[in-house]
Amino acid sequence: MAAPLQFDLLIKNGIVVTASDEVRADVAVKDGKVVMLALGLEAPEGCRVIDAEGGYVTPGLVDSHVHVAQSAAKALGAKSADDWTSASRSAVAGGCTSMIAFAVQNRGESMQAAVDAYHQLATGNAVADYSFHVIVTDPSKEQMHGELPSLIEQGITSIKIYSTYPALKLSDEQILECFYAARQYGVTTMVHAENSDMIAWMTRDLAARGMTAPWNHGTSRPPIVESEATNRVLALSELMDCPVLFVHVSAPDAFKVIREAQTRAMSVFAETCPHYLLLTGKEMRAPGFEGAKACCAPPLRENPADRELVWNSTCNGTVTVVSSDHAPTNFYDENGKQLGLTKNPGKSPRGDFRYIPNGLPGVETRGPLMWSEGVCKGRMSPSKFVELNCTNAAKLYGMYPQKGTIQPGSDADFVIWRSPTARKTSKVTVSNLHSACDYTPFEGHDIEDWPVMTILRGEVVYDGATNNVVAKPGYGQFLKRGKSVLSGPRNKWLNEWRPSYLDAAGEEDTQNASGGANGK
Ligand code: DUC
Ligand code: ZN
Repeated sequence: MAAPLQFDLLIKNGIVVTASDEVRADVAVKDGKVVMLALGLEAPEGCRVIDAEGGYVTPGLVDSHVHVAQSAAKALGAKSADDWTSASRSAVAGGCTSMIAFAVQNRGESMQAAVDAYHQLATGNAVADYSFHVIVTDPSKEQMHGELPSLIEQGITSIKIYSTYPALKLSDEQILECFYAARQYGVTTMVHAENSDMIAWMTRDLAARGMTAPWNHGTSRPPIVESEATNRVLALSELMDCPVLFVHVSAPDAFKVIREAQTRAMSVFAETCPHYLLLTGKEMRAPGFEGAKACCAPPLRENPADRELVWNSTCNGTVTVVSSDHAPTNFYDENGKQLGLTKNPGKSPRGDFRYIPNGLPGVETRGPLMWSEGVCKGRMSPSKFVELNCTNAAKLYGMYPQKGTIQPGSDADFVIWRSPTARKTSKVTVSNLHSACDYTPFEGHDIEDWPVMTILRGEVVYDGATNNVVAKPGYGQFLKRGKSVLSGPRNKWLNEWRPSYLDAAGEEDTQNASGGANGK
């Protein structure tokens, strides 16, 4: 006779949502892993049973773009409002069970030193699972071909590069070095694309005219700043035949450039964030210095019609992932947004945007806002929500199918959402959030549903009934990641040049071959 099935957790009466399907099924979990999906499963003795009451069961959300204990403007003296405990508590309260933050290679330091330092900050302190992307500021041969392969063995399989910010930006030639190495080693490359010289010129000119109030942050970075850099970096990636992900895309013309490249079957991916879908530049014009709360880069866009175009790109397949770009600095803090008032050479009563640290908090609100505005308002199906907020990030950053889906063998990470008839509208308010940041840019926004509960590796980590995070710091584990399983290089070269390592590996030149190899 077959042995009775052994589960330690059974989620009953839910609609299980993956990127491809919605199915009525019970989910059985053993030792933190999904073991079975079936209808009418009976709980063995001692098994915990959670009744989803006809609601949706999605995978735990993956937020692949968060800044934790990392200041966007360290040179100014700015400090992150969150450490790993507060950021990850905030994450799970919004349904996010896996977060990928950044380890910044300070100029003159090695990438390994950056990763070691960020491990120290996170180890023992997180309640969500986590990993790091390395922000590369020195793409020397030693770093890209000496250290990068070792970092990949440690499970760090993605890098981020910047085309702006003096402390971070790379020249076009350095970006080519990154793409060369990233293609060779199969590393996912994220790009912050804004034209640094355009920003510098306009910032100087605005300041000389005394135009320093917070909204001039947006004036100094109009959409063409983003679309120009996107177009240029895309050309660099095409030359190197290297897949690329543009982060926090906000400008319609940048989406156009990306869409056109995707139509040519380039491996080009895009990320956007809830603030570009739901807020506009009007937020930076709030009375007094309040507009500082909405300063981020790229900036919120002035034209409300642009928001609809971002929704179109999010729903029509151009956008691959939605992330929060959580980058919190407090508003009432001399090491936060107040730097825009205190470091204010012109003594403008409305402050000076040049000294306002960029960034918005959002790791907790991303999921509930996207579920409310996307699914509940009928802009996208539950499966599309899962694709954008869970699955594609897991695939792109080498965590699939451990994370980002619900199937036998996956980690038992779930968010339970209410059925449509059980939803109750509430409003976002900072006092209900779990981040240490003292404000949210979404204050007062309607939420149609908030997670009933978040489960990570089979344990309830957030209880929506009490709004309590119940996991202890240290429950979160480092995620050793593999490589992207989304489309890779196409082996198409723009001239007879091609990287020499392909010859050395004996790879055939598949130029003009039908159907691009994905290089995996
Ligand atoms: N922009 C960045 O480039 N980094 C963090 C926050 C932000 O708004
Ligand atoms: Zn960011």
